[in-house]
Amino acid sequence: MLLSRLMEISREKSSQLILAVDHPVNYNLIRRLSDFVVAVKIGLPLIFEIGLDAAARMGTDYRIADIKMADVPFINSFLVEKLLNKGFDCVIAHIFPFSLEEPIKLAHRRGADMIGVLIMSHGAPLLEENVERLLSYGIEVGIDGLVIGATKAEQIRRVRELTDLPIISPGVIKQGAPPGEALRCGADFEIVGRAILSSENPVKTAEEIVRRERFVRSRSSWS
Ligand code: BMP
Repeated sequence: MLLSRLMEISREKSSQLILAVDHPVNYNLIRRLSDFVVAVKIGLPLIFEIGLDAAARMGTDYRIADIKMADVPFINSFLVEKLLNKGFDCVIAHIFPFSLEEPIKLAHRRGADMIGVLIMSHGAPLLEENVERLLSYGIEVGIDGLVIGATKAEQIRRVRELTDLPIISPGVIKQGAPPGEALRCGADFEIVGRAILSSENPVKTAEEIVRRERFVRSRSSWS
């Protein structure tokens, strides 16, 4: 809870890098990347392509199911239960009032985390216009972390002033944010998918990203 296991893994590996896997990839590669990667975020495209059981097996130390859940409470609870039963440690949901009371309680009873989408990397005006409202609902129901696009540096800084909740930030490299920038602004983790998995040497790329993140972090006021 409050991503405490993920934080522990992060300290052990001295890494704040989460790998986004949205398409089929060789599991040996994911294992080789796990020296640098603290969690694997499994996306819906992968689940659709290879099925939930196989997708769940793509994770390593800490498995995040990124289904951006946004249904009525009893369906949300069903989905969370199903995902936890398959071995996921965390589920990503939209923080829409009043859909998360039951599923978050369920996740916490099982020792799992729930992360809420607050600000998207591509610019989602409806979310950005309601940041305070979404955040206060998330805090009220016990959300464990927030997604804020790495491309939204100012917003990360702003939310960091409002809450200590862990922030995970996608949108690095392929969507324009340089590695380490979100961490410098107060995020706790950066999510990278294509820039690693479609590179010529994914392990070397992941290592370079982690090295860059450590360097930026060591010079930031949030370290
Ligand atoms: P990539 O590093 O290949 O751009 O992948 C980014 C990942 O982060 C994708 O899995 C995407 O679903 C996710 N993501 C995002 O890009 N922006 C958001 O605002 C929220 C996300 O979950």
